[in-house]
Amino acid sequence: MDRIVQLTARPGGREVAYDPAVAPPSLQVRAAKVLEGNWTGKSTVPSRSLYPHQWSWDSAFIAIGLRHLSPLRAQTELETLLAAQWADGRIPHIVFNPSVPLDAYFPSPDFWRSSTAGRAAGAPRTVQTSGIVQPPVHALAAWLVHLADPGLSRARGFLARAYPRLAAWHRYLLHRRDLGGGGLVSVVHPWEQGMDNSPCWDRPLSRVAPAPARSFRRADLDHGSPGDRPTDLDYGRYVRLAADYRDRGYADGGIEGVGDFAVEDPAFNALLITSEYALARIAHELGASESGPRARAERLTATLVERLWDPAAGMFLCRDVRAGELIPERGVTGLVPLLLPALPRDLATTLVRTVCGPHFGLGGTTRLVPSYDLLGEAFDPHRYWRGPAWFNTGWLLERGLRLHGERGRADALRKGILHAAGASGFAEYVDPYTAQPCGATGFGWTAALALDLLHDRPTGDGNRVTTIKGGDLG
Ligand code: 9WN
Repeated sequence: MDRIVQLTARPGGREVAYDPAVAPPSLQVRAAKVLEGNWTGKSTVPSRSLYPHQWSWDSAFIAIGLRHLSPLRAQTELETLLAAQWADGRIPHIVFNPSVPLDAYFPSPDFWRSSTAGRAAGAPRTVQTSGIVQPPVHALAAWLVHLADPGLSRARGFLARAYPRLAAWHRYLLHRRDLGGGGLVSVVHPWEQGMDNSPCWDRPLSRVAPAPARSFRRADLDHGSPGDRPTDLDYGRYVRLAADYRDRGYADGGIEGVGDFAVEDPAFNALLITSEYALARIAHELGASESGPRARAERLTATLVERLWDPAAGMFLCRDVRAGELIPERGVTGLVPLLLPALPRDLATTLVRTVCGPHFGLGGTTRLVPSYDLLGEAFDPHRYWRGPAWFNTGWLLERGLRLHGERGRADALRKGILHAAGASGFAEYVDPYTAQPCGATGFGWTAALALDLLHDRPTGDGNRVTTIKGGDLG
């Protein structure tokens, strides 16, 4: 065994061992180096240049990869995020690093003003955060991190400390964010859903009066190419929605209390369901009852199908809560429920057909899953969430395919992701046809999820798959 990266200088660090029969050294080493370079001592930045703070769902995905290098660091990553939880249960989408200059990222802490504007909602006093949320991948991440080293996890009381916070987080979403009144969680800002400028939001966003361009200064264009990023008009609307929510004290008072944007999103809710299953496992491990989260996961799955499944599209769509209708756009978000074990069999079969059909092209015109309909009018292969392939959604769909017995397709997607991750310098996102890198490189979750994909894969039948050979990745 060759030693390729040393993380052992830090407590709990684990050497990355290289077995040439298992993976090409360069990919594993390079992924580990990205994570090492983005580590701040308490958490991992998504990108040193574009995103120099801690992001919520990024940290969850990063912890899932980091656990293979250092279970202690992976636990710390999640603990740092959970320490910034608000008293009402929300986990903020950004935890700001006070040593980073204010103009390095917009919107900065002086825009969100969490400790003052968020006081009534219970924002922490000692750390500055944003006031919106991101998809709840955290309980899944906590469970997977625990499994990487159960002995260390038990010795540190990792799950025992995380469990009440994760349960409070889910309660916040289920009780304060059911804005449609039908049992699903709504997002109140495109940044909450995480696929910021998806064409799925164009219709609800068109109701939002943009903040004037002169009222803010974007920092993202200092680092990213304008053609890869959202437009100024999008930004004006993001700023308006966030400022209005802040000015209402980040209060969630039902549909009348929110702004113009309220959307029930398939991926957000599917990730909550996945995390409810994980919470059930965590509860069992801690000797508590697992029946609550398990029952919620099953009930939410049925509600998701009832409210968001569109038989004509052969996939899930987003629901515009204000307009009371489904949004007729096919985004990758509508494929993510393939992750759900209790999805009716015919729906899983239809979703697989849709992923591999002309709208997403997997295994035909593409080796990766585009973020938006290849045939959609708004499709753009380079602009952020309007077409490029992202690695977190690819990772989620790889799991979903495997769970539903599509092993050949999952293996091919796994190879496609690993190849594109390495060839693109761990890009933030890539052209779905050519894998040309877009956005930042050295991106945290791309490196972390590539590392995870190099390891064993769970399958639907309880077995594990371990077959990545170096030569298979070309
Ligand atoms: C706003 C950090 C985040 C990701 C999001 C991605 C992008 C931020 C931005 O970067 O959003 O939250 O400034 O564009 O869309 O999914 O969590 O990597």
